[in-house]
Amino acid sequence: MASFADIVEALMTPSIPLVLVGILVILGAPVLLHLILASSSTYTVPPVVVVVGPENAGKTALATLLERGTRPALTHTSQVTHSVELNASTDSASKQSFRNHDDTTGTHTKFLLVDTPGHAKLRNVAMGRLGRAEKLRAVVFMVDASALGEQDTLAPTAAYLYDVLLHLQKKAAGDKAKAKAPVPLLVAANKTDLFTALPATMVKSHLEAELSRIRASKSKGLLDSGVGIDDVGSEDQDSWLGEYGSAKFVFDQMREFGIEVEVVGGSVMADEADVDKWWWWMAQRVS
Ligand SMILES: Nc1nc2c(ncn2[C@@H]2O[C@H](COP(=O)(O)OP(=O)(O)OP(=O)(O)O)[C@@H](O)[C@H]2O)c(=O)[nH]1
Ligand SMILES: [Mg+2]
Repeated sequence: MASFADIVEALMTPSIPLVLVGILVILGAPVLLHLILASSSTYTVPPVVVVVGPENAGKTALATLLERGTRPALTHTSQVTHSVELNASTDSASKQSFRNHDDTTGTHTKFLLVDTPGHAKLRNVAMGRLGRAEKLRAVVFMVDASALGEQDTLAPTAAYLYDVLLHLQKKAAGDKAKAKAPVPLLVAANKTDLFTALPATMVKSHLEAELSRIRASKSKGLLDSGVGIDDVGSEDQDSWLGEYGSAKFVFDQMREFGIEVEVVGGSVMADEADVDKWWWWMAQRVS
């Protein structure tokens, strides 16, 4: 029987096996810790919904409304992205309402809603966030439906939407190879409480007309140079939004890439916030 003193002495005496065990413990501990943390559910990345759109559309108002579950916060121009953690459900009693904070029925999925700055000078921040989101499940493109009747608002709004749709279209092509699902887009036509607000159908047709114009002007230089549409390289084809060579752009053309686009009206600031249709659209895509 080895006495306590013998064991201590053996441990204190340098020997090859002892050094090996020591190295194993020192190198193995961090690896073990990583494996434990990575497998625990708190460490997994939640699905992400990114809210983009021009400045003053109501993105931050929406994010704060959903986060609080009651009323939106007073906002000011955003300069950075801001994430809120939300819980959506497709089988609970209040699944179709964003006022679900006290709902204990059904199963809820945690997801991140990312609010981005809309200012033209900060677009790269928003687009960067879009490109980085690991588990991007949906994009909400928010517009001010009360201002879209004016060309001054429509033109820059559509130009931004063009960039976002083209990004999703290119991403869908890349994701197909990795067997990842394409990311759908919701055009949230906000501020329908205001009397100048266009109905969703008009928001849709106005945007489609303006997107057609943008696409035509982008391809004009190319077609004017005398190359027929069939001679155009595949690189140009890749940066053509929607159905290649079509005269008019409609959102349905995005289906060719598996991307569904919907235009739905609502209001964050109405006396009784009208955002449940947007909420339900998101809930179905993150669950
Ligand atoms: N009438 C009305 N006003 C709204 C609605 N939603 C937002 N607003 C107002 O619109 C203004 C802009 O809202 P924000 O949420 O700051 O807009 P944003 O899209 O975050 O703007 P940026 O951060 O600059 O990109 C605020 O004064 C809101 O109170 C709405 O549904 N109806
Ligand atoms: Mg904002």
